Amino acid sequence: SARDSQIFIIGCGISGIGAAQKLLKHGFHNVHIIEATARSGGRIRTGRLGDNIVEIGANWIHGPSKENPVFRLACDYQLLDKESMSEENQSIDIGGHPLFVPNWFTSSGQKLGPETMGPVVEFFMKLLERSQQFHDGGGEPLPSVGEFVKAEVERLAPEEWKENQANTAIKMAMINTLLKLECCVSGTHTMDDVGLGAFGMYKTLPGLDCTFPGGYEGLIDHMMKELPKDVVLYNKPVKCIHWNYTKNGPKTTGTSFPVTIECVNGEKFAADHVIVTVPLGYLKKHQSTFLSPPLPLHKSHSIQRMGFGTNNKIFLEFEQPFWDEDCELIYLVWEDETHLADVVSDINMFWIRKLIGFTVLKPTERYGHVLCGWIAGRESEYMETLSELEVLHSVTQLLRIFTGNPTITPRKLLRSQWFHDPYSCGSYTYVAKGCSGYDIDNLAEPLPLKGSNSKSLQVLFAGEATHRSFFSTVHGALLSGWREAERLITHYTPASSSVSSKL
Ligand code: 6YU
Repeated sequence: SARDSQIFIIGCGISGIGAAQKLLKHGFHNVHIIEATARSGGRIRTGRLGDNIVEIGANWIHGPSKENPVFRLACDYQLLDKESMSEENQSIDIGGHPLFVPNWFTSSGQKLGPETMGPVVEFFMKLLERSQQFHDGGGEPLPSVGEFVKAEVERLAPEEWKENQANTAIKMAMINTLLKLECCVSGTHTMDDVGLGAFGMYKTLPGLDCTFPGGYEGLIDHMMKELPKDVVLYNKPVKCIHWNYTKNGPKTTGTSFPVTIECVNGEKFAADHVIVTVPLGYLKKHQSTFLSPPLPLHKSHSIQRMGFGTNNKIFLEFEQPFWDEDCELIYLVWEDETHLADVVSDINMFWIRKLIGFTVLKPTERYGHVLCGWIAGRESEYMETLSELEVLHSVTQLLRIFTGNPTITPRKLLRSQWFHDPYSCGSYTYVAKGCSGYDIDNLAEPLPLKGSNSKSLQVLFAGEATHRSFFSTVHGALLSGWREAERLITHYTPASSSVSSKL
């Protein structure tokens, strides 16, 4: 019967945990998660910098309001502070771009005032909004967000800034910082790689982004407590999923399973259904060996074409703040970068120019003076190859230049290395140039394809990258896990009767 189906979920990130939870609740009892590492949570990962907790991976609940399942869970588990749960907080709709109180520092050691930066940010935000509007109508004038924004800046800036042309150069340099910030948001090397036609596919939910005072991983801990102890098999990287596996099906059980999961350590597991939740970056790197027979061409092409880039964090602790008390985001502007570009000319020499600046960890009473630096792209991947000391040295030099204070010295440093994490291979998904929602549908499509005579739903696909409007987020990942669990539940539910009466 349905309850006896052998179901394996590959990956113990939030999508895998969500899928397991739903299946177990519906009475499936042969459900297991196979995880490559020794921990649960995947790209949700809380670490420590001295006495402080810091988020190495996911940072915020994007759009914390009733419709967001991560927000609902976090409320149920009482993991948020009062303010985050307030009706007022939930009703604030910022359209995905939180308005942090900024401080702008430049490479000549100056601080820019609000009269310079305000209009530039507004101008840039309008261009971004317009970039999102090609989604429904189509007919985008250029292939990528980067090309569009740069062309529009060139076209409109003379008129926009005609009142005060004196500092046009610095305004262009500010636009570059804002473009690099967008690289962090989208998790891409350059906005020239992000498709303009699909940019508006990403949907935001109302609510002012909030954090977990006790760490994002608290959410994972609570979810894990609801699963039976032996559900997760840790330290078992999966090497290959053999599907349509008819020839040498495992004989021990007497039944023939359509799927066999082969782990790196040689262990094998026979399954009726497998839900794959490994990151898109991992699939890109291993797709030729991860499934046997290999993926159908259209699925494989979509995996290749979709975007998966790197966004890393560099945490720094200071004795004393060099920023204003109310400051939430520190921007760095290179005054010599007046030519529009969001990539550096020589990565080994100038990688640090890709660092857009820092968010300030609040509240100060809890964190002391801790900053979180943001750096995306290949510059960020190069940063990962340097030692912590080398990174500290470069960041310290940079801060001395931008603050004009030759003695400023961070006390501690911690950085993420998502690109070189063998089971993430980067940070998160973006819709690349030339891609559309159909590519995401292709990623999510189960195997074997409809119309085949083989046993259906052998391999299902969940994970952040498979959600059409919430890719790159925790809530998108969770919803995708639930979706694939639902797919199996529906599969075993005869159209006329309810799940509960049948199981
Ligand atoms: C969010 C945020 N956030 C910052 C950074 C990162 C991410 N995200 P998992 O990878 O978790 O699980 C897979 C498991 O599989 C894992 O445990 C592996 O070990 C395992 N595995 C792999 N290979 C295996 C094998 N062979 N065998 C067995 N097991 C294997 N999301 O909501 N708020 O603030 C951020 C951020 C630095 C790295 C984020 C954020 C993304 C989430 O972390 C991520 O989506 C989910 O955790 C993924 O869960 P999962 O289960 O799918 O995979 C307009 C417009 C533009 C569009 N973009 C806008 C975006 C906003 C994105 N924001 C992100 C920002 C930050 C800062």
